[in-house]
Amino acid sequence: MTTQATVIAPDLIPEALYPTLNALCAVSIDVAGVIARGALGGALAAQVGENTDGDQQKALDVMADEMFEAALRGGDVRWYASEEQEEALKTSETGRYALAIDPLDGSSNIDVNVSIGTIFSIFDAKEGAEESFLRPASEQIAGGYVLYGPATCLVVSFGNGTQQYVLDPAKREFVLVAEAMQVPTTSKEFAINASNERHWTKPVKAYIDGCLAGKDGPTGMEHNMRWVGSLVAETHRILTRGGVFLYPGDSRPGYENGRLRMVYECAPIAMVIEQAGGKATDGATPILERQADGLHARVPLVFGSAEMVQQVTDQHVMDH
Ligand code: AFP
Repeated sequence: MTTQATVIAPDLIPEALYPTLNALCAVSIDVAGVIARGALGGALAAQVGENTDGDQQKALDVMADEMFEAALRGGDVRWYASEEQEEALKTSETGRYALAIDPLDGSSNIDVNVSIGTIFSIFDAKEGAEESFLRPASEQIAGGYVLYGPATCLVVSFGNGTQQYVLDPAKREFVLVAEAMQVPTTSKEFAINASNERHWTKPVKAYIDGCLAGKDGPTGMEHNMRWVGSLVAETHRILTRGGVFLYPGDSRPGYENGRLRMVYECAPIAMVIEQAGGKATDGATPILERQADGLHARVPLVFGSAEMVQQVTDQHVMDH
Protein backbone atom coordinates (compact mmCIF):
# COMPACT_ATOMS: atom_id res chain seq x y z
CA MET A 1 0.00 0.00 0.00
CA THR A 2 2.92 2.34 0.75
CA THR A 3 4.78 3.72 -2.26
CA GLN A 4 8.56 3.73 -1.95
CA ALA A 5 8.89 6.48 -4.54
CA THR A 6 10.76 9.69 -3.67
CA VAL A 7 8.11 11.73 -1.93
CA ILE A 8 10.17 14.49 -0.30
CA ALA A 9 12.92 16.83 -1.54
CA PRO A 10 16.25 15.56 -0.12
CA ASP A 11 18.06 18.93 0.02
CA LEU A 12 17.90 19.67 3.78
CA ILE A 13 17.65 16.07 4.98
CA PRO A 14 20.90 14.44 6.17
CA GLU A 15 21.75 11.79 3.56
CA ALA A 16 21.89 8.92 6.06
CA LEU A 17 18.41 9.77 7.38
CA TYR A 18 16.80 10.24 3.96
CA PRO A 19 15.46 6.68 3.42
CA THR A 20 13.82 6.71 6.86
CA LEU A 21 12.30 10.18 6.37
CA ASN A 22 11.11 9.21 2.88
CA ALA A 23 9.44 6.08 4.28
CA LEU A 24 7.75 8.12 7.04
CA CYS A 25 6.51 10.60 4.42
CA ALA A 26 5.25 7.89 2.08
CA VAL A 27 3.16 6.35 4.87
CA SER A 28 1.96 9.82 5.93
CA ILE A 29 0.63 10.41 2.41
CA ASP A 30 -1.34 7.15 2.67
CA VAL A 31 -2.57 8.06 6.18
CA ALA A 32 -3.62 11.51 4.89
CA GLY A 33 -5.58 9.75 2.14
CA VAL A 34 -7.38 7.52 4.64
CA ILE A 35 -8.22 10.51 6.87
CA ALA A 36 -9.44 12.58 3.90
CA ARG A 37 -11.99 9.87 3.04
CA GLY A 38 -13.49 10.10 6.56
CA ALA A 39 -16.48 7.83 7.08
CA LEU A 40 -16.14 6.53 3.52
CA GLY A 41 -13.25 4.46 4.88
CA GLY A 42 -15.25 2.90 7.68
CA ALA A 43 -15.42 3.71 11.37
CA LEU A 44 -11.92 5.15 11.85
CA ALA A 45 -12.82 6.42 15.34
CA ALA A 46 -14.29 3.14 16.52
CA GLN A 47 -12.72 2.03 19.79
CA VAL A 48 -10.86 -1.21 19.12
CA GLY A 49 -8.93 -1.61 22.36
CA GLU A 50 -6.76 0.05 24.97
CA ASN A 51 -3.06 0.93 24.86
CA THR A 52 -0.39 0.85 27.55
CA ASP A 53 -2.03 2.99 30.22
CA GLY A 54 -5.58 2.20 29.35
CA ASP A 55 -5.95 5.00 26.85
CA GLN A 56 -8.68 4.25 24.30
CA GLN A 57 -7.29 2.85 21.00
CA LYS A 58 -9.20 3.91 17.89
CA ALA A 59 -9.19 1.95 14.63
CA LEU A 60 -7.05 4.63 12.94
CA ASP A 61 -4.50 4.54 15.81
CA VAL A 62 -3.92 0.83 15.16
CA MET A 63 -4.06 1.14 11.36
CA ALA A 64 -1.50 3.97 11.30
CA ASP A 65 0.81 2.12 13.71
CA GLU A 66 0.71 -0.99 11.50
CA MET A 67 1.42 1.08 8.37
CA PHE A 68 4.42 2.88 9.90
CA GLU A 69 5.87 -0.30 11.43
CA ALA A 70 5.55 -2.23 8.15
CA ALA A 71 7.18 0.55 6.13
CA LEU A 72 10.13 0.93 8.53
CA ARG A 73 10.77 -2.78 9.15
CA GLY A 74 13.92 -4.11 7.51
CA GLY A 75 15.42 -0.66 6.86
CA ASP A 76 17.66 1.66 8.87
CA VAL A 77 15.47 1.57 12.01
CA ARG A 78 16.65 -1.04 14.52
CA TRP A 79 14.21 -0.13 17.32
CA TYR A 80 10.59 0.94 16.71
CA ALA A 81 8.75 2.27 19.80
CA SER A 82 5.10 3.26 19.49
CA GLU A 83 2.43 4.69 21.78
CA GLU A 84 0.27 1.81 20.54
CA GLN A 85 2.64 -0.97 21.61
CA GLU A 86 3.82 -1.87 25.14
CA GLU A 87 7.39 -2.72 24.19
CA ALA A 88 9.81 -1.42 21.55
CA LEU A 89 10.17 -3.77 18.56
CA LYS A 90 13.42 -4.79 16.89
CA THR A 91 12.68 -4.02 13.23
CA SER A 92 16.22 -4.53 11.97
CA GLU A 93 19.32 -6.33 13.34
CA THR A 94 21.74 -3.73 12.01
CA GLY A 95 19.70 -0.54 11.69
CA ARG A 96 21.47 2.57 12.91
CA TYR A 97 18.37 4.37 14.30
CA ALA A 98 15.87 4.11 17.14
CA LEU A 99 12.53 5.67 16.16
CA ALA A 100 9.72 6.52 18.62
CA ILE A 101 6.33 7.43 17.25
CA ASP A 102 2.84 8.51 18.19
CA PRO A 103 1.27 7.21 14.97
CA LEU A 104 -1.97 9.12 15.35
CA ASP A 105 -2.14 11.91 17.95
CA GLY A 106 -5.46 13.61 18.64
CA SER A 107 -7.63 10.51 18.22
CA SER A 108 -10.54 12.16 20.00
CA ASN A 109 -10.76 14.48 16.97
CA ILE A 110 -10.90 11.78 14.26
CA ASP A 111 -14.70 11.63 13.98
CA VAL A 112 -15.24 15.39 14.23
CA ASN A 113 -12.99 16.24 11.28
CA VAL A 114 -10.49 18.30 13.30
CA SER A 115 -6.75 18.28 12.50
CA ILE A 116 -4.76 15.31 13.88
CA GLY A 117 -1.14 14.29 13.52
CA THR A 118 1.79 11.89 13.69
CA ILE A 119 4.74 12.71 15.95
CA PHE A 120 8.19 11.07 15.68
CA SER A 121 11.58 11.16 17.37
CA ILE A 122 14.83 9.59 16.14
CA PHE A 123 17.93 8.66 18.13
CA ASP A 124 21.01 6.72 17.06
CA ALA A 125 20.36 3.06 17.97
CA LYS A 126 22.17 1.40 20.84
CA GLU A 127 22.37 -2.33 21.57
CA GLY A 128 19.24 -2.34 23.73
CA ALA A 129 15.88 -0.62 23.33
CA GLU A 130 15.87 1.00 26.76
CA GLU A 131 19.30 2.60 26.37
CA SER A 132 18.23 3.79 22.93
CA PHE A 133 15.17 5.73 24.15
CA LEU A 134 15.64 6.40 27.88
CA ARG A 135 18.31 9.08 27.52
CA PRO A 136 18.54 12.91 27.47
CA ALA A 137 16.09 14.30 24.92
CA SER A 138 18.92 16.54 23.68
CA GLU A 139 20.48 13.42 22.09
CA GLN A 140 17.69 13.20 19.51
CA ILE A 141 19.11 13.42 15.98
CA ALA A 142 15.70 14.27 14.52
CA GLY A 143 12.24 15.21 15.73
CA GLY A 144 9.09 16.25 13.96
CA TYR A 145 5.45 15.80 13.12
CA VAL A 146 3.01 15.44 10.25
CA LEU A 147 -0.15 17.56 10.56
CA TYR A 148 -3.21 16.16 8.76
CA GLY A 149 -5.12 19.42 8.46
CA PRO A 150 -6.65 21.51 5.67
CA ALA A 151 -3.12 21.07 4.29
CA THR A 152 -0.92 18.12 5.19
CA CYS A 153 2.40 19.47 6.50
CA LEU A 154 5.65 17.92 7.66
CA VAL A 155 7.65 19.92 10.23
CA VAL A 156 11.04 18.46 11.16
CA SER A 157 14.36 19.40 12.73
CA PHE A 158 17.74 17.66 12.42
CA GLY A 159 19.36 20.07 14.85
CA ASN A 160 19.93 22.75 12.23
CA GLY A 161 16.77 24.85 12.43
CA THR A 162 13.17 23.71 11.84
CA GLN A 163 11.95 23.05 8.30
CA GLN A 164 8.39 22.93 6.99
CA TYR A 165 7.15 20.97 3.96
CA VAL A 166 3.64 20.96 2.46
CA LEU A 167 2.16 17.94 0.69
CA ASP A 168 1.22 18.48 -2.94
CA PRO A 169 -1.57 15.86 -3.12
CA ALA A 170 -1.59 15.83 -6.93
CA LYS A 171 2.12 14.95 -7.07
CA ARG A 172 2.14 12.94 -3.80
CA GLU A 173 5.24 14.93 -2.80
CA PHE A 174 6.21 17.02 0.23
CA VAL A 175 7.57 20.39 -0.98
CA LEU A 176 9.84 22.59 1.16
CA VAL A 177 8.14 25.89 2.09
CA ALA A 178 10.27 27.10 5.04
CA GLU A 179 13.95 26.42 5.72
CA ALA A 180 14.02 28.04 9.17
CA MET A 181 10.72 28.51 10.99
CA GLN A 182 10.83 31.08 13.83
CA VAL A 183 8.47 31.16 16.83
CA PRO A 184 7.52 34.81 17.57
CA THR A 185 9.06 35.76 20.95
CA THR A 186 5.68 36.69 22.42
CA SER A 187 1.96 36.54 21.62
CA LYS A 188 -1.44 37.14 23.16
CA GLU A 189 -2.52 33.49 22.84
CA PHE A 190 -2.37 30.81 25.53
CA ALA A 191 -3.57 27.21 25.18
CA ILE A 192 -4.69 25.15 28.15
CA ASN A 193 -7.69 22.95 28.95
CA ALA A 194 -9.42 25.45 31.23
CA SER A 195 -11.92 22.83 32.46
CA ASN A 196 -9.13 21.56 34.72
CA GLU A 197 -8.62 24.88 36.54
CA ARG A 198 -9.59 23.55 39.98
CA HIS A 199 -6.87 20.88 39.67
CA TRP A 200 -4.00 23.21 38.70
CA THR A 201 -0.92 23.92 40.81
CA LYS A 202 -0.42 27.39 42.27
CA PRO A 203 2.11 28.66 39.68
CA VAL A 204 -0.04 27.51 36.73
CA LYS A 205 -3.13 29.14 38.20
CA ALA A 206 -1.19 32.34 38.91
CA TYR A 207 0.10 32.49 35.32
CA ILE A 208 -3.31 31.87 33.72
CA ASP A 209 -5.01 34.33 36.11
CA GLY A 210 -2.39 36.86 34.95
CA CYS A 211 -3.37 36.27 31.33
CA LEU A 212 -7.09 36.52 32.17
CA ALA A 213 -6.45 39.87 33.93
CA GLY A 214 -5.61 41.33 30.52
CA LYS A 215 -3.93 44.71 30.09
CA ASP A 216 -4.50 45.63 33.75
CA GLY A 217 -2.75 42.43 34.83
CA PRO A 218 0.94 41.44 35.09
CA THR A 219 1.30 40.80 31.35
CA GLY A 220 0.02 44.29 30.47
CA MET A 221 -1.81 42.92 27.44
CA GLU A 222 -5.16 41.44 26.45
CA HIS A 223 -5.07 37.67 25.78
CA ASN A 224 -6.91 35.11 23.70
CA MET A 225 -7.30 31.35 24.32
CA ARG A 226 -7.18 28.40 21.97
CA TRP A 227 -7.58 24.67 22.79
CA VAL A 228 -7.84 22.22 19.86
CA GLY A 229 -7.29 18.99 21.80
CA SER A 230 -4.68 17.98 19.24
CA LEU A 231 -1.05 18.59 20.24
CA VAL A 232 0.22 18.74 16.65
CA ALA A 233 -2.35 21.39 15.65
CA GLU A 234 -1.45 23.50 18.72
CA THR A 235 2.27 23.16 17.94
CA HIS A 236 1.81 24.21 14.32
CA ARG A 237 -0.23 27.27 15.30
CA ILE A 238 2.41 28.31 17.87
CA LEU A 239 5.30 27.73 15.44
CA THR A 240 3.44 29.87 12.91
CA ARG A 241 2.10 32.77 15.01
CA GLY A 242 3.43 32.30 18.55
CA GLY A 243 1.68 31.56 21.84
CA VAL A 244 2.15 29.27 24.81
CA PHE A 245 0.76 25.75 25.37
CA LEU A 246 0.42 24.21 28.81
CA TYR A 247 -0.42 20.65 29.73
CA PRO A 248 0.79 20.76 33.36
CA GLY A 249 0.68 18.13 36.03
CA ASP A 250 -2.44 18.53 38.16
CA SER A 251 -4.19 17.01 41.16
CA ARG A 252 -6.28 14.51 39.20
CA PRO A 253 -5.26 10.88 39.88
CA GLY A 254 -2.92 9.82 37.07
CA TYR A 255 -2.27 13.41 35.96
CA GLU A 256 0.54 14.17 38.43
CA ASN A 257 2.85 14.43 35.40
CA GLY A 258 0.22 15.70 33.00
CA ARG A 259 -1.07 13.68 30.06
CA LEU A 260 1.61 13.90 27.36
CA ARG A 261 4.33 11.30 26.81
CA MET A 262 8.00 12.28 27.03
CA VAL A 263 9.58 9.98 24.42
CA TYR A 264 7.26 10.32 21.40
CA GLU A 265 5.36 13.56 22.09
CA CYS A 266 7.17 16.06 24.35
CA ALA A 267 10.78 15.44 23.28
CA PRO A 268 10.23 15.83 19.49
CA ILE A 269 7.89 18.81 19.98
CA ALA A 270 10.53 20.40 22.23
CA MET A 271 13.15 19.88 19.51
CA VAL A 272 11.22 21.57 16.69
CA ILE A 273 10.15 24.42 19.01
CA GLU A 274 13.63 25.12 20.45
CA GLN A 275 15.25 24.85 17.02
CA ALA A 276 12.78 27.58 15.95
CA GLY A 277 13.79 29.91 18.79
CA GLY A 278 11.01 28.95 21.19
CA LYS A 279 11.24 27.24 24.60
CA ALA A 280 9.90 23.96 25.97
CA THR A 281 9.94 23.01 29.67
CA ASP A 282 8.17 20.83 32.21
CA GLY A 283 7.14 24.12 33.87
CA ALA A 284 10.62 24.86 35.15
CA THR A 285 13.23 22.53 33.56
CA PRO A 286 13.93 22.42 29.79
CA ILE A 287 12.43 19.25 28.28
CA LEU A 288 15.62 18.66 26.28
CA GLU A 289 17.55 18.37 29.56
CA ARG A 290 15.22 15.63 30.82
CA GLN A 291 15.11 11.93 30.05
CA ALA A 292 12.24 9.48 30.33
CA ASP A 293 12.35 6.74 33.00
CA GLY A 294 9.97 4.58 31.00
CA LEU A 295 8.97 4.30 27.32
CA HIS A 296 5.45 5.63 28.04
CA ALA A 297 6.39 8.02 30.87
CA ARG A 298 4.39 11.24 31.01
CA VAL A 299 5.88 14.69 31.68
CA PRO A 300 4.30 18.11 32.20
CA LEU A 301 4.70 20.26 29.06
CA VAL A 302 4.88 24.03 28.60
CA PHE A 303 6.14 25.27 25.23
CA GLY A 304 5.96 28.16 22.77
CA SER A 305 7.08 31.79 22.59
CA ALA A 306 10.28 32.22 24.61
CA GLU A 307 9.05 35.20 26.68
CA MET A 308 5.77 33.49 27.60
CA VAL A 309 7.42 30.20 28.58
CA GLN A 310 9.92 32.19 30.67
CA GLN A 311 7.02 33.88 32.50
CA VAL A 312 5.66 30.45 33.41
CA THR A 313 9.11 29.37 34.62
CA ASP A 314 9.46 32.56 36.69
CA GLN A 315 6.08 31.86 38.29
CA HIS A 316 7.25 28.35 39.23
CA VAL A 317 10.44 29.78 40.77
CA MET A 318 8.47 32.39 42.73
CA ASP A 319 5.93 29.85 44.01
CA HIS A 320 8.46 27.10 44.66
P1 AFP B 1 -5.94 11.77 22.21
O1 AFP B 1 -4.96 11.24 21.19
O2 AFP B 1 -6.39 10.74 23.20
O3 AFP B 1 -7.07 12.54 21.59
O4 AFP B 1 -5.11 12.83 23.10
C1 AFP B 1 -4.62 13.95 22.44
C2 AFP B 1 -3.66 14.60 23.40
O5 AFP B 1 -2.68 13.67 23.79
C3 AFP B 1 -3.00 15.83 22.79
O6 AFP B 1 -2.90 15.76 21.41
C4 AFP B 1 -3.90 16.95 23.24
O7 AFP B 1 -3.21 18.17 23.35
C5 AFP B 1 -4.38 16.47 24.60
O8 AFP B 1 -4.37 15.04 24.55
C6 AFP B 1 -5.77 16.92 24.93
O9 AFP B 1 -6.02 16.47 26.24
P2 AFP B 1 -7.43 16.80 26.93
O10 AFP B 1 -8.45 15.98 26.19
O11 AFP B 1 -7.25 16.38 28.38
O12 AFP B 1 -7.66 18.28 26.80
